[in-house]
Amino acid sequence: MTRTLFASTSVFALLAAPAAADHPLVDIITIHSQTPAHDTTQVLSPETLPPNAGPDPAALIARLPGAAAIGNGALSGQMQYRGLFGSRINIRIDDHAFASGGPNLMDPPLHYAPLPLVERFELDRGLSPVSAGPGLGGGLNAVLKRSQFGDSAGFTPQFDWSFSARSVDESYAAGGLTGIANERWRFHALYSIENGSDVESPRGMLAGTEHNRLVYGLGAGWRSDGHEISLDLRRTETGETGNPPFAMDIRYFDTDMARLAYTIDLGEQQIRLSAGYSDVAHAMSNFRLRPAPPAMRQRETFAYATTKTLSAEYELPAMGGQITFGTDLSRSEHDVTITNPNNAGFYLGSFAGIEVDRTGVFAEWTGTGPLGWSAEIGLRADHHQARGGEAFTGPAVPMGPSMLAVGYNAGELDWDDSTIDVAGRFWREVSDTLTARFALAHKSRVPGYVERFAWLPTPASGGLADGNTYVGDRQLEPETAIIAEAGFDWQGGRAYARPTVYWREIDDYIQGVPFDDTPGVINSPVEMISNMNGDPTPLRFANVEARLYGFDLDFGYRLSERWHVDGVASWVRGERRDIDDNLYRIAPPSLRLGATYESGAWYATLEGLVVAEQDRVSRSNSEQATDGYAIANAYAGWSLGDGMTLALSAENLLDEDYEQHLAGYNRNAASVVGLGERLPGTGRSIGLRLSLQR
Ligand SMILES: [Cu+2]
Repeated sequence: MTRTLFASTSVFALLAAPAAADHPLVDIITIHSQTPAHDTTQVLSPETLPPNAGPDPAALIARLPGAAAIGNGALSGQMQYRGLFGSRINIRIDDHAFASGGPNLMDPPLHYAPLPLVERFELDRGLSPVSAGPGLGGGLNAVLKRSQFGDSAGFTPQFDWSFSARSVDESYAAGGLTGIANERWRFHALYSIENGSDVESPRGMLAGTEHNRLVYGLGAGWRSDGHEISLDLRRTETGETGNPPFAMDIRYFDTDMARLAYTIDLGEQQIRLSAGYSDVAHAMSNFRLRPAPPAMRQRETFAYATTKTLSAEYELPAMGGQITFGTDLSRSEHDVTITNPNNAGFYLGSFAGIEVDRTGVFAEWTGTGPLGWSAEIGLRADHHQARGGEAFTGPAVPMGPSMLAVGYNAGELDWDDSTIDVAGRFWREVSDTLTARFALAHKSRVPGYVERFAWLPTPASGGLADGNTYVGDRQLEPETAIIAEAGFDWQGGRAYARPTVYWREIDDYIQGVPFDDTPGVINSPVEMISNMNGDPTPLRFANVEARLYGFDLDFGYRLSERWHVDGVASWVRGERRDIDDNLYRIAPPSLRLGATYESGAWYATLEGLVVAEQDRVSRSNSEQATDGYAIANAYAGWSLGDGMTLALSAENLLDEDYEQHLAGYNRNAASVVGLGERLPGTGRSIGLRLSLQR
């Protein structure tokens, strides 16, 4: 099957082919092409995605088998993968892992990957290799645009820009890379600006759904005789952005990131060193983008997080393959202070002076073993430490919370533990058209600082947005998962299919449970304070037993030279093993089918998405069921020559009113949607994107 520039412009075809072309265990979504010579996957297609599904990268990633998007706000979306989300997924930006600033993940890692700056997303199919860092399940690396070295001594300019707009929130996104490089040096600047107003749904305007974000940065690289150094600096300035499923909206994020990397290529051996730094300053409030409560109940919360990372890797040939030894260190600090802007004496240090440290070592071998099976086998050990600082409250804070702070400070504030991860991924080319694969792993995740140190009952829960207030537990054990999965990738002359089945038994899964044995009876200070804040039945993070299993696939069939159909289907079940309940916020079964017509320089796709009802909901999280729905979308793209492409989209063509199971419940009283009702999907929307590259 020959693929010209637009011969595989359907996103589905794109997703199928790169895995075979590159690495069978990585899915790549290419957002914008880079210099074609640089990346072999580029031949497949530069401009393959719907031009504008909004500012949230998770909405694009959700098109992959097993993936779904958690909606917590226009710039707070998270990727769900095979039932896991939040900190259970190992998400990096340019291989850099860092701590989010918001205790509710208003800035999940993908917040720092605005689409005009993204070159591609690399999804680890199934589970992440241990070399990518700790994490319970899969992982994703967002690769930002960067300048590429040239092939002569003369400097040549480079650029890679995109401009897009869509109707449903009157939004635009513009930006990209401008650079200059020769064979030894490269320099670039990044710039991206996004703005959008409230989102229109078939029921009317959804209040508090606007967004705005500015990102800018500089990057440089130098190379000579096997040595390469790169430095990247970026600043993100997010302005007022709504989060209707949360108790507060974003006022700002001011985030600085830096990464320095040094690679030494010694022929058969490689040494890779890197250092990373991130610094997040964040404010959120309950009165700027939603009707203000009375002065006494107005809140503004300030949160800070810094992360420093160091890593070193040494790769060499061994046992017929390549082995990598590595070490990585990470230190994060967190501070969260709740204030009332109308009362200087009212403040609570809900997470004060928290330090989270990790030291990891790993070894990972990749190569081909007996019977033609290729393998990637890794072992990693991490030592974790967490330390809580002294909680504090201001003089205007009532007795109850102040007493809780005193009780918290009197307890043990230090914790440490070690975890061991083992992951093996295996694949074998059975024939020219068929690759079989399976994976086995034991992976772990240690509790986050919110799950461990929350002493004040608040809705901060790492982005669960279930309306409950939570307190932490300093005795939590790490989660451990036993993972097994199997599947195959088949690519025939006219058709392809890549199904996978998987099973995950998770011990000590961290989940909210009733605070005490008498839920609903207010007989403890925590319940009293939670009740004053509107939730008489607070939850406490606890270790429970869980299981996730499911299957997903993508597939396609070429009807003729011009026509092909492609699809993606995902089905996942999440359940408790210790009680009769389901896991919270699990994506309902879905099927996406698209028919594409291609003609030289242009293509058009008509797509249907059918999502089943989800009534397997979590009673523990008071989760509401949702009905199924179907929507239709249409896309088209043109290659205009000279590195210029234009794409158009019409989403939700029939203006269907539907509820997305993974969107939260509305908490903004100005919305057309009632308080506590699930937020509806966006209405009919027209979008366009123009891309320019050189
Ligand atoms: Cu926040």
